[in-house]
Parts: sequence; C-alpha cells; structure tokens
Amino acid sequence: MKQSLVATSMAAVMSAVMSAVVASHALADGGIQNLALGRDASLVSGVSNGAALSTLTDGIFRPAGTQWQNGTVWWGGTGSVFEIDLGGTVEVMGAIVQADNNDTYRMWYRDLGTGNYLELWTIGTAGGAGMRTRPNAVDNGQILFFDSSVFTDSIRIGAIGGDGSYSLSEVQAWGVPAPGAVALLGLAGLGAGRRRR
Ligand SMILES: [Ca+2]
Ligand SMILES: [Ca+2]
Repeated sequence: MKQSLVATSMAAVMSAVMSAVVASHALADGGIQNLALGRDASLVSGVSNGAALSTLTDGIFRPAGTQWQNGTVWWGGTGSVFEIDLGGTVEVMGAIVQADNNDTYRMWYRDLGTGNYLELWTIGTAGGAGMRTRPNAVDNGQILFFDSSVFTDSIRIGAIGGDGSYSLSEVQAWGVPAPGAVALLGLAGLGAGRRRR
C-alpha cells in the first residue's frame, strides 16, 4: 500500500515536471531570441584576421556570396576557436551561422556541470560561393533547431575542415534567457526533495 502511494506520488511529480517542461517550451515559442546578440566574442586559440570579433554577434549578415575576406573574421587552418559569452545561464534551442560556403564548422556549448565544451552543431558546407548562411543560404532568419535544447552560458565555434581558408560573419544562438532555466532547475529540486521522503 505504501509502495503504491509512493509510486502514485512520484508519478504526480514527474507529470508536473513534464508539464512544466512543455509549458516552458510553449512559452519559448513566443519569446525566443538571439541570445548571442551584442555579447562578447573572444579568440580562445589560434589567430583571427579581418573584421573585429564584435561583428560575429552584431546581428548583421554580409550579403550572400560576399567574398570570404570581405568584412569578415577570417583565418587559415583549423586551430582558431572563438568563444561567445552568453552573459549567464540560458537555454539554447537552435542557431544560425554565416560562414564561408565551402567548409565545415562546429559549434560547441559549455556543459554547466563539468565546464567541458560539448558538440552542439556540425555546420556543413553550403552551395554557391563566399559567405553563406546555414541552415538556409537564402533565408538569414531560419533557425536550425537542435534535437534537444541545452542549458549553458557560453558557446564556441571553429572550422573543422575544408579548404584551409575559413571565415565567419555572424553567429547566433537562439533560445530563452535565465528565468526559464531557473524555473526548471527549481522544479527538478522539488522532485528530488519529494522522492527523499
Ligand atoms: Ca555580423
Ligand atoms: Ca573556405
């Protein structure tokens, strides 16, 4: 009998948590924003040439097909990694990146528990030439939504392969700021507390 009550109680807690998760995402659909906009970008390793790193997060794309070194942040080799400080804990759901068309880039996010940077999006090549937006080369507003959102405070991006000549002009991380994340963590704590009784 007691076990049955515990099971029922746990089911109720899990149901509440899941409802909150769904509600959080429903809210996000209306309030999603570019969390990287205006945030500090820095060079973690390697070299950077051309435009200021602030152009990575200024919300402005280069005209599609712009030559790769024209008004962009550019470099050679795969040693350069850039970091964007998201200004606190956020929930990142998707991203948009404009980069040289004929290379593969990768975006990582900082795991809040371990501090390690984990793979978030492998950004493939795009048709055409020069600067091209991913995921949609003809629509700078289309977001690539990840299979699952991540809670983080920092993302990194770099080139992982291509012709050795790399460039970026815009990096956007779309999602919701801290309040949603804090609410979720609070609910998780509530569930843990009830389970201990
Ligand atoms: Ca830009
Ligand atoms: Ca290239």
